[in-house]
Amino acid sequence: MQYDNLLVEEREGIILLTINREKALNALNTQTMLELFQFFSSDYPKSDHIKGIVITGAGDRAFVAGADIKEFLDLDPKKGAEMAKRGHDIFFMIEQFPKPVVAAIHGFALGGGCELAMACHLRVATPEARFGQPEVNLGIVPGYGGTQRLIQYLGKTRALEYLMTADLFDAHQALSWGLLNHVVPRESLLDTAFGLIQKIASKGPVAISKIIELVNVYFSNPGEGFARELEAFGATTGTRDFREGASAFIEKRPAKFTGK
Ligand code: CO8
Repeated sequence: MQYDNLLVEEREGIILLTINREKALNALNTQTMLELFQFFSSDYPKSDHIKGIVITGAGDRAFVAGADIKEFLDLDPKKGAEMAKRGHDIFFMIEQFPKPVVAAIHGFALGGGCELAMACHLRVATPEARFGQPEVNLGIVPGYGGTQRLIQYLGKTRALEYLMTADLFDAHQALSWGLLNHVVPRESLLDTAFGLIQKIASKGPVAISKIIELVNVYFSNPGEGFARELEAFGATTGTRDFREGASAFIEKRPAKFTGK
């Protein structure tokens, strides 16, 4: 599929998805959100040979500087709520995607950009990356899940401060607070993101998809987590991957998983 605002490249079974609106600091306009929806709902990223997805921003200045503010003046309560709902749906698709999705962040990750990064499973960033939810500067609240996910990573105390002051924070703060997995130089950014996915791809794919599901359940349905883990554990013992993983350990050889 051809996209106007996304670049889609495949390298060794990993998709590099680039938000490609460099002149607007990769702001998420309606068309880009539609294309993200089309991409994540298509069969291609779910194909057996795809190991995972790295999301990044074009150019050197931004991962994504937010939703496109130039589209905001037409908003009213009905349109605003509908637009935010579409964003929620897309970011839930990313959060629940059954293969690893890694955000590779350089420059600004603000508003909807910070929210996109938080919806990914893992995040790596350059030391120069800057994060924030500056929506209150515009007199609005975050609308793509930021009020909920920022608490998950920063805790209530810090989340309230950064949501209410609109202050930005840097990559080292984000690392120490648990928002980032790694901070690496610009030249290593994509390699680090790809390396994480390659490492995960050597594990049992069914188990990986269940891990993603179970960790998300902790936040979406906290009372159900332990019960869902029991179910998932039982289910994974019924897979061919489990037979292969256990046999490979006993036979002292690398496992060859098939995702079945
Ligand atoms: N939307 C549209 N255009 C943008 C955006 C944006 N979010 N951010 C930057 N741009 C554009 C600028 O307008 C400018 O374009 P032009 O050259 O045509 O004037 C170009 O990108 C470069 O930006 P600047 O000249 O401003 O660059 P600076 O280095 O001076 O500043 C900043 C960089 C600090 C990142 C600054 O651009 C900025 O503050 N951007 C806005 C950040 C922001 O407020 N983000 C949050 C937006 S709201 C949001 O994300 C809500 C999500 C939920 C939506 C729910 C449904 C509606």
